[in-house]
Amino acid sequence: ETKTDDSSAPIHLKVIQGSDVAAVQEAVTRPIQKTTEIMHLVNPIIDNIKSKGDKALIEYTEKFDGVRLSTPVMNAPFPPESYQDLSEEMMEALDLSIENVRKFHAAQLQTEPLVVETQPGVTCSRFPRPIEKVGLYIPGGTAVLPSTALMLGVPAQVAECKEIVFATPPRKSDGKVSPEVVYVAQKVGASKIVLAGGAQAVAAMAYGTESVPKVDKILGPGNQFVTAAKMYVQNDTQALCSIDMPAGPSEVLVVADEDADADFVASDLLSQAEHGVDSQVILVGVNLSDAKIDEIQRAVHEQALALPRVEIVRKCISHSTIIKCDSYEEAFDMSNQYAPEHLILQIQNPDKYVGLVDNAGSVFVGSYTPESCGDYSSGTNHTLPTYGYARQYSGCNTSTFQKFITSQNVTPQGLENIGKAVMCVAKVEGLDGHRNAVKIRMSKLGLLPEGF
Ligand code: HSO
Ligand code: ZN
Repeated sequence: ETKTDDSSAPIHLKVIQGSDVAAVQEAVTRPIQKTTEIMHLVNPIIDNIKSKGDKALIEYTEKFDGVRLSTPVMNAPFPPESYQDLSEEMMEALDLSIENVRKFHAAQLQTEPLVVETQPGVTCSRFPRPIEKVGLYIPGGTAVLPSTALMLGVPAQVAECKEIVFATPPRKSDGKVSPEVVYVAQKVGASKIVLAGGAQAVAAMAYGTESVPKVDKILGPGNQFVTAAKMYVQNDTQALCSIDMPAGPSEVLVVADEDADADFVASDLLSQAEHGVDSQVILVGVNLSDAKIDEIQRAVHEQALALPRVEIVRKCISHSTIIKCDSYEEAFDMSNQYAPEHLILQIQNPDKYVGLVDNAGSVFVGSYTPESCGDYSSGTNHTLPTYGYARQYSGCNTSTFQKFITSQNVTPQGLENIGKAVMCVAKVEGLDGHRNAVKIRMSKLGLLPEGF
């Protein structure tokens, strides 16, 4: 249903000059993450799951999600009645999205080992293996997110993980998982869906309970409790569990010039703003005229009023900014500094500028490429680094579900080529045992160099 917004205040972005260093600084500063602050709330939840398992999991789901479950897990094969009421159209939409994500992620799969002979007789190789068990967190909250289920589940399946476990909070209305998520779970071969959310779901997958298998890696976005729990378990050697990356609110930076269509620009800003009140939305304008800026502001206002989530959008846009720049170079410098999760280019010859991008999660090139395509159906992954972590993290991809094992084979000839170097460095490190392991072999081969 369309909600009418009763407030008459315009839904406009703040406009600042790119040369105003202090204002730009303020506009690009992310909200402080309260991960450490909420640890004291998360710690007892984790402890309880560790000591009481399913019983604690069921109690937390009752407390936080308002649903009393008899068992916290749905096992595959999932009953057809849990998803068969989906419309044909919805199944086709999910199938197309899954297919495209599968195509793009299958192409990333490295199957052949990498083999390099670094010296005659010294062969180094590297081969991938799937991470055996993965836990995929699908947030509940204000929206159902089957797209997140497929963005995590498809690459896990492509990488051939042996066990894929989903976790998602049950719906308050009927205590069930949304049919779209169950449909995706069965399409990607998930073995279980844990009906729980928050820190309790993360802890259950990290340590295991009577009915939840302990996994090796936990992935997926979530609120601050989920993020805090993920950070906790990745630091706990008892859990022996890694995570994808720290997550913050979703964000977009749009670079637009005078050629950009104001309606398109506004629609991209709003599709990000509707994610949540803390979403980060930035428009960097290259030589934008005042008339163009007005046109964009008007389009933002008008389109926003027609959105069901206008309340969220209004709050988000109230802390969003248009930064005016004088050149494309300045705009891309700014974008690289900010390192946005999503970067949208609505500029002339956008392809030409992709080379200037150093830090971003995913780039959307040209005016007919809205972020929504990447969020759902084009094939790229939508689990991307936020909070400026695009500086050092990649978005979720096939290798996220693999680890790489190296191997080497050294022949007598190889030992002759590198043995002296090994002994030399071992000597300076004072590790005679290391030196001896080479020396003993070179001696038997009659290859021991002078002085060793
Ligand atoms: N833009 C979000 C992903 C998403 N959008 C899910 C719609 N559904 C974070 O990248
Ligand atoms: Zn989105």
